[in-house]
Amino acid sequence: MRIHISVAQQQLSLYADDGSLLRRYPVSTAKAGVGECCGSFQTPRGRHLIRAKIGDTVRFVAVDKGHNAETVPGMLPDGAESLAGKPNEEIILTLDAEGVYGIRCKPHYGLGMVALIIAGEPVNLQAAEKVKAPGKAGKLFKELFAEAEK
Ligand SMILES: [Cu+2]
Repeated sequence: MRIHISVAQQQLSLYADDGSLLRRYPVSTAKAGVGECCGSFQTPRGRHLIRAKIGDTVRFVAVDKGHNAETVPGMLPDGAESLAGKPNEEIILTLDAEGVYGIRCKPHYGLGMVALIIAGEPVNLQAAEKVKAPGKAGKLFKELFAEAEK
């Protein structure tokens, strides 16, 4: 299975392993287009791995409707508090514990709307890797974990 998102057409296409199109869905990417600059209100492309310092804060800004940001159960360092934003809610996550923080948008988890934040060293990586994530999220987290070890 493969998912392709066209920003130009605002469309998500789901393909089977043999390359045939299974379904198309309308999607809404950021109003400001695509880009990877911090605070640009653009849709960043590719996988989302954030390296931060212990004590840093990460702000999740609601750029378009229907998404939330929350920590993934089991993908948190020891002593870190879980956080769950409501749809369209801006939340601030404080990275007070060292390790990896798995982040997801709950409604689009299976589509791979995830990110991984590393504060300091990825000390809880092995525990985080044991968490089962659905669909595309599982594949992306696997890639992000591999990158986190570098
Ligand atoms: Cu979402």
